[in-house]
Amino acid sequence: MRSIDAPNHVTGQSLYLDDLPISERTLHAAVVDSPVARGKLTSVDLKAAKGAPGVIAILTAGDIPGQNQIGGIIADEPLFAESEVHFCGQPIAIVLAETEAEARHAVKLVELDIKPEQPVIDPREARARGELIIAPRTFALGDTSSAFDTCKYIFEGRADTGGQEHLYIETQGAYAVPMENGHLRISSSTQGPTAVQRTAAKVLGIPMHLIEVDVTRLGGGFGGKEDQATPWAVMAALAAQHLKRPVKLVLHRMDDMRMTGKRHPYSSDFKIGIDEDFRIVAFEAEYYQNAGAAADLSPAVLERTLFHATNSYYIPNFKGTAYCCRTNLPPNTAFRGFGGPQGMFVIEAAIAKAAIELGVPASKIQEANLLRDNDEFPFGQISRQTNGRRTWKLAEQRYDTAQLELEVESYNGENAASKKGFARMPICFGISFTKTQMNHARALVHIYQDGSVGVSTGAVEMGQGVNTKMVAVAAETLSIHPDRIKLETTNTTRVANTSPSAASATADLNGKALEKACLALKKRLHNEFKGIEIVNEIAYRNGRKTKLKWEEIIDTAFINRVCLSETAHYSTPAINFDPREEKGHPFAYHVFGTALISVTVDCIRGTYEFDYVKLVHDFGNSFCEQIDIGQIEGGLVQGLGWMTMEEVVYDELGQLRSNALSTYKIPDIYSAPKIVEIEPLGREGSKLAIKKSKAVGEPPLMYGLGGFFAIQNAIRAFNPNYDAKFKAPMTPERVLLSLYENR
Ligand code: LUZ
Ligand code: MOS
Repeated sequence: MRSIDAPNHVTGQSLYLDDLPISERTLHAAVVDSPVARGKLTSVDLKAAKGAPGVIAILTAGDIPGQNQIGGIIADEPLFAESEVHFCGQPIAIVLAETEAEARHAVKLVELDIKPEQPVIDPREARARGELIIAPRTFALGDTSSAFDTCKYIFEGRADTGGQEHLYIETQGAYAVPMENGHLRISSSTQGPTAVQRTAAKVLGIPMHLIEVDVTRLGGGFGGKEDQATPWAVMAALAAQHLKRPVKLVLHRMDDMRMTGKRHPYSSDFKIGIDEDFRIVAFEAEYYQNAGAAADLSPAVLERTLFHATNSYYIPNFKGTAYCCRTNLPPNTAFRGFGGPQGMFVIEAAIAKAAIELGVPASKIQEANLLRDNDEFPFGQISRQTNGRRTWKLAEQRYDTAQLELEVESYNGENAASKKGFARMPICFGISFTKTQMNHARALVHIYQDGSVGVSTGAVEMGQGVNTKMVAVAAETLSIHPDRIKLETTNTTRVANTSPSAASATADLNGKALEKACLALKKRLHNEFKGIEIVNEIAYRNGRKTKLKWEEIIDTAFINRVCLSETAHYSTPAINFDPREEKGHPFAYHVFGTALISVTVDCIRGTYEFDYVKLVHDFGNSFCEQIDIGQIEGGLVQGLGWMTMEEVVYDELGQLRSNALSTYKIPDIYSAPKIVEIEPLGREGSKLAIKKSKAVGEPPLMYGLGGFFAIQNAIRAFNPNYDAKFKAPMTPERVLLSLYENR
């Protein structure tokens, strides 16, 4: 199965939001946002802006007919600020003008009067002031306090990870068109069409059925459009409702970077207890999540941090407490991994710290603690089909780790001004939305009279290749050629009440629903033709080929008035979670893998290059291998970027300093590892994975964590006095300072 989008992507024919044809009389919107991180908004003077050329209207909180509220999990976020502002970039108004340039010009003429107050930027400070968005959450297994008493070694430390800008190539945007009878049609670049529909209905004060949301594809989402595509779509809809004209709103890059939330920075404290066989006996951590000024998805992200706090390891005594800290930054949000990577960094930092103190490679401790079948996660789920150890062992054999480590050692013996570092990174990621009630999806299939097929699901294509996977599922299940199948746009009138395309679960959930719908259609056709079976578009009877072909089967079925449409619903069986006990079985299954990473650090300049990443990944039975490998390559490089070069910087006033591509550096082809080798584990996938092909969207990002520890190992080869600090990203500046610290 080849990617159905690739030819159009490389020839520039794929349609993104900004490419959609717009109607006559379309107005263009631009957003007025707060230049102050925290303060009292005492007046908004629109006089000059309203008189500017081309301006038709300016809408503020006062123009909202429904509720001025866009909070998803907690109703704590206004669409437009009213009397207070809580972060730089918080929307206050939108200007509608005949052209985009006129709208942007008028934005500058809006006069805001804001009495600034001291903002809080740091999550630990927020916690100290009692600024928590939800009560702290604690996951626990065994009894850490008595277990620490028995530990031969105990180490404590601190681990910090920075934010990360999503940098989807397509910025946030929407286009809203008023239809008849109060119906609005919104095209949105969103991962969550239903979230846009629900929120627009609430803000506009109309029922959901009056709002249709349509998504063709996204130029990248990475979590940044799970919740935060919504406000822009709602603003466009609000203006379209008011002015009875189509409205387009597309953020420019710097607006997008300034106004939207990012990956949550975390600051954590850890304590790890180890016995003489390198077993982790006890592990405790406190996680301070920098949530920003409103809840957004932070409580759910916080939860996933705890779910992944022990990564691929079995730790019999665990206690993790996580704090959702309110600060005056844009509300931070979903980002590939959704809090998991932040949690996994802390346990890896604790292991690295212990390894340094004990004078052994971290891999000794990692390997001694890898999960086995029937081990219990701190949240009560029992590990099954536990492939972590298998990926570790296969990586060892397939890539000859002993030889790789020897190469690093001998390189370091021969080179004074550059050093290599090596690290292994096992991963373990739970598949399912951690909110059990979100794990469901639907599909709608039409077989047209001529044998062509139209498929709609709730899945949003954002470059991850889900449409190709959906075509593959339909083609294989119906046993017809993929060219007969068209993937329709994602539309709330065809598939309703969807969960966002997120949590790595989109292909599983929507694919299972689609498979069910196709199976039902196939069964109906088989019955209609009394026991035929369709294989590769040809009917077989009692195992013998007949002359009856797909087109004829469909044409006859149509004439016989057989229903050629089907809708199906799927919800993941056997998952549950009780947040009062913090126990349950929240994940359908886990994805495992092990990466080997080598880096060469230039000890004069502090720069580095990744020599290779060689990994064994737990695909299950990959049914779209090119797409899955693409997801691994992309996730890996995005993870390395987060760990080593992408640095989100806010100053003490809460202003984003890394606010453009000149000050925020993401990996390019030159900073990607020189060699990436990916070996499938080659074991059967879970039955709950679509076609036993395991979810692949988020897990590979976490291989990137190994890049951080590889760099630290190289630094230590140059500077044995370096006192390891677990603060990511490990930028060249930080590397350089570390190389010469105490030296
Ligand atoms: N979104 C969400 C997610 O709402 N719940 C999740 O558990 C999740 N996990 C990963 C990414 N997005
Ligand atoms: Mo996501 S972080 O799966 O939107």
